[in-house]
Amino acid sequence: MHDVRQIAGLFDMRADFVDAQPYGSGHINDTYCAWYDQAGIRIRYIHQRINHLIFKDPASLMENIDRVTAHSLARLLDQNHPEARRRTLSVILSTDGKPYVVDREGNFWRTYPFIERARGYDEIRTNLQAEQAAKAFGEFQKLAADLGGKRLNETIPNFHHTPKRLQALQDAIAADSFGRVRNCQAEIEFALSRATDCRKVTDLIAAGVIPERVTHNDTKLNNVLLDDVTSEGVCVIDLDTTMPGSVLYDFGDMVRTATPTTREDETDLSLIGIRLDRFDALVRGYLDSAASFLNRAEIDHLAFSGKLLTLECGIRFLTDYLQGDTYFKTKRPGHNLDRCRSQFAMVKAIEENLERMEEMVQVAAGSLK
Ligand code: ADP
Ligand code: GN1
Ligand code: MG
Repeated sequence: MHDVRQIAGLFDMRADFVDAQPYGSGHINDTYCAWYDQAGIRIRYIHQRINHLIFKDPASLMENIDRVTAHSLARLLDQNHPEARRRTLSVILSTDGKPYVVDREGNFWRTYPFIERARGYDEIRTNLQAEQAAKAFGEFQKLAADLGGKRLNETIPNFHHTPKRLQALQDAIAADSFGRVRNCQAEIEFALSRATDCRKVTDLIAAGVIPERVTHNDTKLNNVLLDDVTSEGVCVIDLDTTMPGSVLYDFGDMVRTATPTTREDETDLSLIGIRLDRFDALVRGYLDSAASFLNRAEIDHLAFSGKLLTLECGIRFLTDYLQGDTYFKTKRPGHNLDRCRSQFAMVKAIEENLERMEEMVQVAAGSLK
């Protein structure tokens, strides 16, 4: 636990710090929820340590977040949205006017107002939640679409460049630094035999068929907060990877996290399957907000993107396992290998249902015309 009180003192909080606890279940940053007293009223903020081993340039990352959130708020206010300030994160500045602070140990921190009466779910429970979450990510992309000024900074270069992810796996296999290759021959074979799939979207981007847009790139379902009462998608969070990308990366990660019958690290592979009703809800929710700006090739690859992002994530978990578990936070030995196995079981489930999923996309897209 960090000295959150001391860190809080570096921000322009305009309220008295009461206490703070670790919060949430993210794999990357250290998140604290802090209570403050503002003229007798209790209010909460999120203080977050940015993982600078993963995000090598936190200042340029915060520049992106500051620009995107300020732009979204301006658009929402312009639309007279009744809940504009709850619909986007906003950055609390430091006492010297920066969107982050650096503590004594050289850690980078940021602060957001806590979004109340909403939460993120590690496991989605209803089709309505899936639909609303997807709609919110589509709206996020739409709000960011006319962001002016220079191109956003790439906070992790080639983040979703799947062929490069596959190459990183091959490098980790060749190095075998922890002697773990022998534990995962079947998983290695599974990944390497899908090299053609890995190339499909990057090839389409290189050919100019799939356009570059401002995308979120980490649309795991717990990265959108849903209203406690209505399930409406209230606010998209975890904006570290918001940068130039493809909408297929965003939609694919929604499929990866919203449609499985089990959690991301399920060890009983016989339980893993895809819920097609959830997939249908995602497609409808997403197209509801995004159909107006998507091109034909993007729509035609929505179902495939679910397979691609699940495969890519499995490859990343496997690579981290081979490299000694240094990237993703783990809770037990072999956790990354368990995660990889469940992702690959999910890839198989998607492969078996891909035709049906593609039909669902075409029906949903057709009904919007
Ligand atoms: P990580 O990159 O580690 O996943 P996140 O930015 O997703 O970090 O934050 C971790 C968790 O903290 C989220 O899943 C969410 O539950 C909670 N959280 C983050 N920001 C807010 C916020 N502004 N309001 C309410 N909860 C938040
Ligand atoms: C990480 O930060 P979090 O927990 O939302 C990761 C994603 C992975 C995900 C797998 C910056 O997401 O790319 O898909 O874990 N984020 C980063 O659960 O690498
Ligand atoms: Mg997160």
